[in-house]
Amino acid sequence: MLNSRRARSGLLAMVATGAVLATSVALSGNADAATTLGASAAQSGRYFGAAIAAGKLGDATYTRILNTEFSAVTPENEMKWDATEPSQGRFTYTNGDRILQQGQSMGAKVRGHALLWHQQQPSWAQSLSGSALRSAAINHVTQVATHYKGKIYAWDVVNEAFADGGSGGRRDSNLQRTGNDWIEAAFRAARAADPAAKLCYNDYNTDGVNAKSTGVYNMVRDFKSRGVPIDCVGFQSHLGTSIPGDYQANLQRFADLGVDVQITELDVAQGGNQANIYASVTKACLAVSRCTGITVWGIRDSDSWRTGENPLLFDNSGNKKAAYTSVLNALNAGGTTTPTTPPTTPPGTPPSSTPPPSGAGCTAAVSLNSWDGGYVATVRVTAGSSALSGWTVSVTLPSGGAITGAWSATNSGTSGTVGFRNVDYNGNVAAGASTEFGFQGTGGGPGTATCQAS
Ligand code: 9MR
Repeated sequence: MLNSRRARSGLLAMVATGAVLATSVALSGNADAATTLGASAAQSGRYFGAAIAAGKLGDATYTRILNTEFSAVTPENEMKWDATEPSQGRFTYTNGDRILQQGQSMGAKVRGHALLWHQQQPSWAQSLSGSALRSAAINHVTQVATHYKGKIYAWDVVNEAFADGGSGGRRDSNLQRTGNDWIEAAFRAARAADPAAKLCYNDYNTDGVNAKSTGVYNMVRDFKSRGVPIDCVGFQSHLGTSIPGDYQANLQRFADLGVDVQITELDVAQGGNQANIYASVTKACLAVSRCTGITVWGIRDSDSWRTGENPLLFDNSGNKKAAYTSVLNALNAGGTTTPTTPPTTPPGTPPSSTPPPSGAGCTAAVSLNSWDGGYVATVRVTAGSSALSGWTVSVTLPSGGAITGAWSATNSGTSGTVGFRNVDYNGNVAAGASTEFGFQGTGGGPGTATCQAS
């Protein structure tokens, strides 16, 4: 989707840009400056990626530029629902795997795109609704994330779920009609399937501070406060002839929630300002420590979905454009910050609403997100009057129920009475403090859980 061409003051953008420049070390022209986008971004620990198409990998110019310039790839269409599950329960990964292999052969990061989206659904999914759709969607997330387990840097778990315009609310879709919790159910299923992948929410027209981006912001804040696993937000940045003056401030406010931010689908209409807008986006990312990288949505203008707008960094013949040089220079000028690793327990996670137990030991409170035939459980473990250096939690499942995956804990058994033990990073819990783990299952979930210090 193309960003709406808001009539924004170029002055604001210049002010924001100037602020970044003032705090950057100007190194353009430096003899040490790197000469490719990937190497230049790597100087500050970031990646520079491109969306690529499996069908173009036989084009010598295309692959030469790809191999030389980029350090991350995103499949433009090959990992979407219609591509990976064309009929229900039959998964086809041929083209997705070609993108993965291309990325691996380059030593590049692979961004997975996109597990759930209202567009590019296979026709069988379009005709489902309610609990049948919910189960199919969660199964899709689980299957695809499991197939690519350990190989994906970041997944766009949910794409474009917010409405355009001023409501700040969700977009109506068959997925949304399964219940407002469909997004968190998807994130929990993705975490259970591939705990190593960063899990992102991705959208367009969220590039400045506006009603839509604030809707997303509120969702991310809510997810962080309730322990829903979300690690990053993607800002597509399909830009027209201007950039929001608060572009960097918008990235920063999300980063301040404790998530990484990424520019995921950058392209800019070729007007007089294209090179400057590309530079402004690059500088904004470099100025936000949790902005981990930039992806452009295609390589040459002729590869772009925006036919006739020439929005990319290479022309139809594969020559570098002025926009390319401005991005390279901005990357080589560097930023004031390097990306940070997210803390295990995000700052700002509010204390548990479960009161601490009165004595030593611990309590465990279960909350369930259930649908017909399955559920995701989140368990909050709260230490009593003494700190914990390890804990175990036990739940009893109703007959016929089974656990299909767990995160932030290891389970013994999958049915009947199931025990969960802390993992390395969440065994130590201060007196009165809490940590969370979760699991996904089929059938009914447990109503209660018991906790023991170990
Ligand atoms: O670039 C993609 C194009 O080839 C597809 O036809 C189109 C189908 O909707 O999707 C394009 O990519 C979109 C991306 O997956 C999500 N954000 C908007 C992108 C441009 O439409």
